[in-house]
Amino acid sequence: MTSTTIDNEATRLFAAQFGGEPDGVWSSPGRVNLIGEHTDYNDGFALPFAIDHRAVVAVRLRSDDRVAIVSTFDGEPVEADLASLDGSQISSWAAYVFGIVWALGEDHGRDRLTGFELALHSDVPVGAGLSSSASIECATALALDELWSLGASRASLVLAGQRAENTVVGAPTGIMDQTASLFGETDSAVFLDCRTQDAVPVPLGFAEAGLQVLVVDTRVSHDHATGGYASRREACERAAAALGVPALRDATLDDLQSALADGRLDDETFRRARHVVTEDDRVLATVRTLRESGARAIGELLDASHRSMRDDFEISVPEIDAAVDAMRGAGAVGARLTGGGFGGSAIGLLPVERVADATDAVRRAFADAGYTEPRIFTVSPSAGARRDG
Ligand code: GAF
Repeated sequence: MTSTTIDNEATRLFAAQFGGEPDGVWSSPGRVNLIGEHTDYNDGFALPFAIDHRAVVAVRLRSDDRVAIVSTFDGEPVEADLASLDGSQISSWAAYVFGIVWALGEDHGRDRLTGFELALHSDVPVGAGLSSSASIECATALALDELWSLGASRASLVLAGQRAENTVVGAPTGIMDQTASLFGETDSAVFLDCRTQDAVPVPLGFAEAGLQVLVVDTRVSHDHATGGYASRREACERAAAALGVPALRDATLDDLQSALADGRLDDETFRRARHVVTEDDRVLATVRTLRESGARAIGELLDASHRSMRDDFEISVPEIDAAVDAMRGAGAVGARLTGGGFGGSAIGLLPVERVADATDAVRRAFADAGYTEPRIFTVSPSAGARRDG
């Protein structure tokens, strides 16, 4: 779907729901994380890229304090007064928009905010681990920053998105998804240092190398507001405390091994921490390899990342492992789980001429195992958040 079509859908919904034209249209993409999983909240490194699937918002300011929002995936409009958006947890998609309103109010003062109408359309698959929620937060944040004349930096909008997610959605996530969505560039990944928030574009050169990224959305649903994600984060924080470092970014493999040997870390916490420490190294190695040798040379790093998530961090599921194995068997340069895990998507970096075979191989593997039919599609590294009209 082209971005123009998406614009039209958001704008059409806007006209049907609210009448007339919006003040503007803004969009922000979902992301694939190439490598660097569960490193962001450990002050580490990640290498995501924005994808060619976007959330689009058509927005118009009102002269009162009423907020009215509607989306093409949930016909029912949701309304609230600005004063009621106090950071309480909300359980529908409205949390992404209302969470941003609350976070921007905290940052810039509630007297800077006025009511608005917003219509949303998105073609970022929901629940696929491709940051559909961050894309809504970032499109909304960019729109409101401009309409309310806040003059916020993109880096501060990343943090507003993270706080919306942590407080109003209730998911204890890091800054990777919002950074990819706001800082993505065409044909590049974002090399993110999560401690300094430095976000540097790294050219990927997939097209020149004859490669494509295949996404397998397993349709196994996951939820970062409950369960596994939070427990992994707690394990990492426990490990950092046991080692006496501010975050696992500051630990080495040797540190972990001595802490295991003298009982400061139990075996499970050691393996959780080992994933993070080795994953940080793999991100740095991937950036170096991309720069020095090109995309075909990063396959083993992607595979090693997957093994580490599967065996040490234990966030994969059988469907993801099946997708990874099938893509590798069909000639992928490398393949791995992408995103927070416990479901969602796997990616394969494939020679263009292997994409059709890999797609068939994944479909066959899922059918043979009796798994739900996956959604399989290619993605391209694309531009970040922008005003579209
Ligand atoms: C989810 C979170 F939102 C990110 O912050 C990150 O932790 C990721 O899982 C795992 O790398 O997408």
